[in-house]
Formats: sequence, structure tokens, C-alpha cells
Amino acid sequence: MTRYEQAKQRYAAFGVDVDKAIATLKATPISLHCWQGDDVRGFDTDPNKPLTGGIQTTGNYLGRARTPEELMADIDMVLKLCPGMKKMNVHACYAIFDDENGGWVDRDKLEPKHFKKWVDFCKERGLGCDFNPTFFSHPMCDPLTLSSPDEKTRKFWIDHGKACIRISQYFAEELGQPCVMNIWTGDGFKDIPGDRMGPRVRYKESIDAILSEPFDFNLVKPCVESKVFGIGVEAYTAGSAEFSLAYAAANSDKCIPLMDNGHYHPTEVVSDKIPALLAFFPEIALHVTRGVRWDSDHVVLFDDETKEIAREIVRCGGLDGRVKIALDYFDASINRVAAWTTGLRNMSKALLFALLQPNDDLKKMQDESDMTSLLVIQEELKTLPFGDVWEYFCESEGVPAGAEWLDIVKKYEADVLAKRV
Ligand code: RNT
Ligand code: ZN
Repeated sequence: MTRYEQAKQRYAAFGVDVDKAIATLKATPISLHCWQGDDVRGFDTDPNKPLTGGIQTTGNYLGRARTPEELMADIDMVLKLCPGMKKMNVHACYAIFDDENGGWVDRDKLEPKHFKKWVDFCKERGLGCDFNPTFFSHPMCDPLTLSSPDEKTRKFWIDHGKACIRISQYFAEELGQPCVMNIWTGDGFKDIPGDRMGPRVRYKESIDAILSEPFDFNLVKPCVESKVFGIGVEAYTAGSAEFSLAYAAANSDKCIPLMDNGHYHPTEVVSDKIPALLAFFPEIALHVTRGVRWDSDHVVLFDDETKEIAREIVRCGGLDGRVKIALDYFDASINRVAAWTTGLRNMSKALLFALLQPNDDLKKMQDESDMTSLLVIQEELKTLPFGDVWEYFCESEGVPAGAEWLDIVKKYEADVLAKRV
């Protein structure tokens, strides 16, 4: 008997159908953020400018992608090393300008044609694509964007948002999959504001204006992402949790909430917020990341909270399309392809782990107030031969099962990344 067959028997003893879990996982898309490959720089402005909007990439590891071709080659490497169904996630600052499409335009003038190469990339690989307006790292941040008191600034960014709605619709139509379009700004203040409401009211009106652009809500899923703080915006953010959630609730015919688990106070957990939101919203979106003290964007690990997030997604029926899963982190201090791959593999692992729980039985124990069994069984499940199932899943997907993928990345680093100087 193979190790996989043995593992199947061990799980079957708990009433878990491993083959079914794997089949479900294979049909679950995870959206891969293009911005891990070049430290969130993009192609539309000076790549050496500082990042703004309260986000930062620290580190200067060799091999940052400098062109669309390099970025796409690196993404291909990640795709080759990760099992399961993927989707791309592209930021507007990754527009690709060339002679054929008329060259550079500013963000308020972006058109679908500036993303044709991304559409081609996704089509060739059978991927869907999500999209994000880029409201940071640009001279028109004053430093505020959608919440700025300056009408000219606000108009520029509203026009950018509207352009992004049209581009999202283009992605969805071309690729035959809905496009999640995430609105996040780093608007906020380093120190105590004199007016907390003004920026929020303007932010609200600006999002209203963006979403007045016509789109098909079955194809384009605009979301609003909240954040509690940012680097340089420690005291106040316009898009706080209450603001974003209330916005999504009040506009549920055209907007869904997005939770990034690096964007809450350290003792708050997004795993617990998932069922709370799903009690009200038909669909929600997630940025899976790892917060470490004041930074919200470390590489995703196979840690307790990632597993708990996955368990709630699975238990709440989120894999039927109700929960849109995306990754969001950026680390420039280690090999970027390895960072990307680690996080994507870990998200898949967490979902597999969650799918291998006897969720109906656990629910029954709770409903029958048998908390003793609930505790004991959950603890026993932790040491079942999960690794054997994971390795089988990787092999069945034709990707490396274990740490040997690191050798492939090291070779890629020596052959390709180290030559980018
Ligand atoms: C920042 C937000 C946001 C960004 C991306 C690049 O804290 O999480 O989602 O990471 O838009
Ligand atoms: Zn995020």
C-alpha cells in the first residue's frame, strides 16, 4: 500500500473522503498577486521612486523583475512549482505600454489595450484575472487620493477608478471568469487629525462616483479593502474597517467587502470575521497575508491563523465562489520567486488541511454540546499523515512534492535572476 493509500485509510476512520477533498481543491482558484515579483514598483512610473500609501518593501535581494517579460517569466516559474487552480491578480501600475498601443498614458487615461499582454498571458495559461486600481506611488497623491480635499486630485483618481472598472470588465469578458476589482487607498495621517469625518465623506463620494461607471456585477466584483494603519499613516486611515464594511453593506448591489488579515489589530482574527460577514454578504473577498507587528505583508506561512482562515472558508461553503481568495504580500529580502511560491503553496496546503476535517461531525459535536469530543478530535486530527496527502496532491498536479522545488528556484536564480544587474 502506498503512503497515500495508508493516509486515506487514516482519514477515512474519521469519516473524511480524501479523494473528494483533493477534487474540491483542484477546482478552487487562488489569485496570485503580480506585485511580489518587483517589490510593487510596476511599469508606469519611475521604478526607483519610493513606495507611498503606507506600504513598504524592505530588502534588496538580487533578481527583481524589471520588465513585463521578466515578471511573466518569474510568474511562470511560480506556476510551475505550485499545485492547484490559479488566477492572476494585476495592479493598474503594471500596464504595459508599447508602440503598438500608443505608448505611455497616465493612470486616469488607462484603457483595456494597455492590459492586452496580460490577457494574452492569462489566456495561454487558462487563467482568470483580478484587477486593482493603483492609488499610491504616483505624483498625483497629494498625499491623499480619493479622500483629498483638492477636487483636481480627487477627479484624477476617480477617473483612474472608472478606467479600472472598464479594464476589469475587459478582463472578465476576455477570460470568461469574474474579475474582482479591489479598491484600496493608503489615505490617512501620521498624526492626530483635525477632521476625521471630512476625508471619509469624500472617500465615500469618490467610490460612489467610481461605481457609477456602468459594469456587469456578474462579471466585475468591485470591493473595498480596509486598513487600520500604514507606515507613515499610523494615526488615522480614511478606509478604516467600519468605513469599508459599512460602504459594502450599504452598496451590496455593486460592491463586496475585502478583508486583508494584516489590516486589523493584532489580537483580531479574520478567521472569525469570515462567518460574521457571510451571514450578511453573498460574496466576500480576502487578501491572505501575514502581519508581523506593524507590517501587514509578510510571506504567508502554514500557520495556525492561515489554517483557521481556510477552515472557515471551507466550513462556510466559501469554496462555492462565495469567498474570493487572493494573496497579498511582498518581500524583497529573500528570493522573490521562493517567497511567492512559499505563500501560494501554503495557502493551498491550508485549504487541503481544512478540506480534510470532518466538518459535519465537528459541527454535530458542538450542537450536541459535546465539547470534550470536539476538543479531543480536533487535536488528534492535527497529527494525521497530512504530508502524505499533500505530496500526492502535488504529484498528481505534476509539481514538486517537497523541498526539491527549492533546488529549481536556486538554479533559476543562478541562471536567470543573478544576471539581472
Ligand atoms: C496594502 C494593501 C493592498 C496592497 C496592494 C498592493 O496594505 O493590503 O492590498 O498590498 O494593493
Ligand atoms: Zn491587501
